[in-house]
Amino acid sequence: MDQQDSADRDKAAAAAAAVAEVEDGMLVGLGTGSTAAHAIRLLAARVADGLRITAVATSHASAEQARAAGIRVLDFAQVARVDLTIDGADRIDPRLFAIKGAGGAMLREKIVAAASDRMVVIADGSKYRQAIGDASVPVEVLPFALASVAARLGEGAMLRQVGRAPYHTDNGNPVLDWNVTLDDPRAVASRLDAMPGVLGHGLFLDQVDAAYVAQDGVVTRLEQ
Ligand code: ABF
Repeated sequence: MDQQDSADRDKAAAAAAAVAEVEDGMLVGLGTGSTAAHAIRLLAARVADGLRITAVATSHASAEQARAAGIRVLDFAQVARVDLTIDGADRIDPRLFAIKGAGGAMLREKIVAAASDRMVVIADGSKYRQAIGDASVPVEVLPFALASVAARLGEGAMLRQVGRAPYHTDNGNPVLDWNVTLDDPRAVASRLDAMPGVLGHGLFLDQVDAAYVAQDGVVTRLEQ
């Protein structure tokens, strides 16, 4: 089995562990990315077996996958509270600090996570670190503020592109991937939160309640 297949099997194993937490009657938040896609697939299988849930999605892509698989997806704009959100991450550490947003969904993901009673991260072992730090922090910016925010972040901020065109999130905004040292993640998050024109970023320092990390088929549960 090559490394990619092994990582994908681990993503599925982590997803299965989180989906097992879903109970009848729950309103479930569906994350974004390839690991979350496994969770949606496995959740749909449980729905086909009779599990009664509704869902909200953190991206158009996840909403489309879920609906196509038979999951009833509500408009999150009409939803005040979510029981359990299951979502991926780019990095996760023992503090349950996460970097998210390589998939560009971090603003909606953080909004849904904040509305959730529980938020569980699912990841293959390649995402696990003793301390988050070796990945850039995605920053979603109001188009009006792009140049001024990029200037304030400095040379470590790179405009995310798709080919030669700027990337835009589901909200229609550009993303700056900020290569910043994370010796003090809370200071970096506070700086971004206070910066006019920054709409969201990928530092999740208070949102994650637990994580399932799978390595070579072995699933480890992290929680506070
Ligand atoms: C989403 O999933 C993003 O926040 C995060 O960047 C991404 C991880 O993608 P994958 O599961 O494909 O590695 O939650």
